[in-house]
Amino acid sequence: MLYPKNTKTRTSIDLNGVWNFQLGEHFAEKRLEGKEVMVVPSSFNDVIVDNDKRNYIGDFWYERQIAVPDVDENQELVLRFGSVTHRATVYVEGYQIGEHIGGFTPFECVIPAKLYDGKSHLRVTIQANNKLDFSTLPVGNYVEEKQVDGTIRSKVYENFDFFNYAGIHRPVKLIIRPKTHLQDITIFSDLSDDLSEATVHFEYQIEGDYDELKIDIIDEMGQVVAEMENNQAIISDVHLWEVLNAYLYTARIHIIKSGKTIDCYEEEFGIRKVRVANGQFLINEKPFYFKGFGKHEDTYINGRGLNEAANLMDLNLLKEIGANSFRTSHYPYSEEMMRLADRLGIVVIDEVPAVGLFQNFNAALDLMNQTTAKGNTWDNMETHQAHEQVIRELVARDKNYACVVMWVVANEPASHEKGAKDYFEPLIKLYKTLDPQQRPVTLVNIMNAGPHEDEVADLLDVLCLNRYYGWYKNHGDLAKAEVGLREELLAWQKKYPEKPIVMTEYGADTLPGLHSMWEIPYTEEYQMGYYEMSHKVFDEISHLVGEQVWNFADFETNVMLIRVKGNHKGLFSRNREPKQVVRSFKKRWTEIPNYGYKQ
Ligand code: GCB
Repeated sequence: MLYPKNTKTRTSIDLNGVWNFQLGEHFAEKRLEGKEVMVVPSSFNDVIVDNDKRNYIGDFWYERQIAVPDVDENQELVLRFGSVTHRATVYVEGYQIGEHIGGFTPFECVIPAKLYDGKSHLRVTIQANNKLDFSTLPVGNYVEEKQVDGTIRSKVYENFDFFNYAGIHRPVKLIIRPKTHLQDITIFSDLSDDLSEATVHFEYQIEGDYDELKIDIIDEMGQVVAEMENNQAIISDVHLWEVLNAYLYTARIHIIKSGKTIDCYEEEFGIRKVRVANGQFLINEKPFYFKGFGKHEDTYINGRGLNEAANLMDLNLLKEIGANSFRTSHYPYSEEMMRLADRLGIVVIDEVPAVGLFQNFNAALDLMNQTTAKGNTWDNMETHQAHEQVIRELVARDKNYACVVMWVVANEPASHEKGAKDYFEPLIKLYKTLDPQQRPVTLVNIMNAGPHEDEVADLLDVLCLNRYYGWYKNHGDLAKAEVGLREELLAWQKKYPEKPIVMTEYGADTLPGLHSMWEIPYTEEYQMGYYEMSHKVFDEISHLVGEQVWNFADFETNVMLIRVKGNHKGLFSRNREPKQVVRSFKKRWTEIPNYGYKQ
């Protein structure tokens, strides 16, 4: 899906700002009174302040008036949403013009001309909903609970460890574009053996009739370096996209009819090669070592709503500490963040919101919650359709980004329970069929599904492990943790000698300023000791090709017995102040090269 841009033939108008807002029942035919307002983009939860409203589950509404721009008969008017969490129905003047399920991917709705012809203003209404259940991604336990005052209240017990923020999380745009237009473009390259020449391939989808499609490739100096012929273009002396040294070409696309350009668009893309071989993860044929983080889109006030300054600060902190990568745990991040990573050369492991596919996960984490039904995960989940849809939407959105080097099919599913293989095999295949770059596909493995229990690892290109030796296991005993961690990593390496291993999560909750002479969890010293122990073991495992800390920063979660106002496994606090351990990470990671660490 194309990112909205202004070009000679396209205008994109920002609809961010203050909208009328309401939680609860309403009908789109009726004007929203606007007693309450909400800022777009943001999560409504923290901004709204009231405790009950913060935890509200159900329908909620946004509405605003928009001025109708000039639209001629060859143009169309489109509403585009970066994301609405978790589902949305879009109305104009009370008429439904579209809907979308899934809270982390963009969608657009064409406004029928009959709704705006002769009008100066339009009423745009969004009916959103933040319910999660066993058919949605992420997975939540949905219940309707009787309150002490006798009323019934909807509640979602998250099957995952982050606050269920909701709202119009990403920008809303009003787009004026030609009816005949580029709908999508896919760009991928083959490189010569010596990586000096690229054959760039183009696949495109065009709406409407046209005579010719012209694509020029422009380099960073603004020079035309190649032109498309027969849907491909050759770049000799290609400038590769490298880790922390990005280079982006621009494909300048013209759709021509009767000798006239009727639509133009520009898509930036990097050229690099990714492949897995002999237990190594190769970028541009060099063995890459992942240094970085699992993250969240999570900041004070904005919640999960787009915060571009925080995104840039995070990536600057990431570079400052010597890291080179992050995973979009546990959902697709904003397009703005992906574009930033692509521009800065930061490597991204791209994840769908398939988290909570573990029937008993909540019971394991949340000691107070009794709602989780027992039983086999794969007999109970009804997520197949949502899962397939979001994989399609993620690949459609992110396929051209050079920064994306691997796709994640799910985080910590019950891959040790019977049925896991049947569930995941078609989804992994789907990624492979959709992605012309054939990026590696992985599944982020949970501790319960060790090398002897897991049922899906043979389907994966890379083994991604989340391990908490010294935290959830051997809590407070780093000596025992070291033995367990080493034993398990060696077992994985022995079982799958051809597959690289990436530690996608490891960490210990730490409250800055809490100190101890002894090995006491939650202290800064324990976090230091935990990482020292982990890194000692990682360095012994030749096929372990990356370490991504859990988490970049502290983040908000639901209220749970084991959460002290959120999850505190960040190397940085929620307001991005460093914990003590940041200094030792900086030392370690500046000494570890991006390439060739374990050759
Ligand atoms: C995990 C999950 C992550 C949690 C983390 C933790 O394994 O993937 O979402 O936040 O553990 O801190 O418990």
